Amino acid sequence: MTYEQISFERDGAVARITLNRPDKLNALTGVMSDELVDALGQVEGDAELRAVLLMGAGRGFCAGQDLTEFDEAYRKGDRPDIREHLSKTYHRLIPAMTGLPKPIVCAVNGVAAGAGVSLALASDIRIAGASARFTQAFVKIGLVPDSGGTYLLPRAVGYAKALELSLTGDLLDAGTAREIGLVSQVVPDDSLAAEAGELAVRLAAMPTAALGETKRLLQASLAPRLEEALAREAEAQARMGQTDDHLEGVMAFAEKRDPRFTGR
Ligand code: LHQ
Repeated sequence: MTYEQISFERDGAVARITLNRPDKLNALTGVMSDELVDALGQVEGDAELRAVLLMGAGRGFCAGQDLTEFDEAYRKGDRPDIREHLSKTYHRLIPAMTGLPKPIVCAVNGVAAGAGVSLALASDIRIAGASARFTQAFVKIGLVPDSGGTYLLPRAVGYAKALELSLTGDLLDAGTAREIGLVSQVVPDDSLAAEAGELAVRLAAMPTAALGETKRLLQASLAPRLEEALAREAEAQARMGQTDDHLEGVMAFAEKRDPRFTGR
C-alpha cells in the first residue's frame, strides 16, 4: 500500500510514522485511519521493526476528526452516520495501537484535539514539545468523547480530571499536560524529534517480547468494568464488616470518643 496521508520510514528497528496533512493540522480522515492501520500491521508483522515513533508533520500533532469529511451531509441538513464511521475508523485504529505488541512513542509536536488526543493516549509513552496543546474538543461540537477517549483519558489522568477536561473541552498547555500525567515529559520544540527518537531507539533495543507482554498485562490490570469494581468492593467490604476494628469504629462514633483500633 502506498500512503497519501501518512509517511512511513524505517530507521533501523524503529518505524517512524508521521501524520502528513500539515495544512489541516493532520486532521484524521478515513484514508489516514486506513493507512495507519496498514502501517501498524506492517510493524506487527516485521520482526526487524521493534518500536514505533508517531508524530505529526508541521505545526500540529492531530486536530482530530476531519470535520469537512461530512460536509456534504451537513450541507444537506443530514446527520452523518457516526456509528458506522467509528466502526470503520477509530474502532480499528485505536485497538491496533493499544494491541500492538511493540512500544509506541508519541511525539506530540503541536495541538492535539478530539480523536487526536486519543491517538496520543493509545500510544505507550508521550513526550510533548513545549508548544503542544490538548483539548477534548468533542464537547465543543456537541459530541461525547469517542475513539477511546472515555476509556483512555481517565486511565492517564484520573477520573476527576478526565471528566473535567471532557466536560469543558478546555485547551491545556504542555506544562499542565505533564502535571496531570497526560504526557511524561515536555521538551523544547526543536529537540522533540531527537528526544522522542532516542527513546524509541532505546525501546527498540530492549527485549521486545517482554515489552509487548508488559503492555498487555498493564492494560489487563486496568480493564475492569464498573460492575466488576463494585463486585470487588463488595467482596472486600463484606470482610471488613467482620473485623473488630469496624465494630470499634462505629461504637466510638456512637459514644463520641476516639477509636482504639487493634488491627484485628
Ligand atoms: C481542520 C480541523 C478539523 C478539518 C483544523 N477538521 N480541518 C468527530 C465527528 C464525527 C465522527 C467521529 O469522531 C469525531 C471525533 C473528533 O475528533 S471530534 C473533534 C474534532 N476536532 C475538532 O473539533 C477540532 C477543530 N479544530 C480546532 O478547534 C482548531 O483548529 C485547533 C484548536 C485544533 C487549532 O486551532 P488553530 O491553531 O487556531 O488552527 P486553525 O483553526 O487555524 O486550523 C488550521 C487549519 O486546519 C484550518 O484550515 P484553513 O484551510 O482555514 O487554514 C482549519 O480549518 C483546519 N482544521 N482542525 N478537525
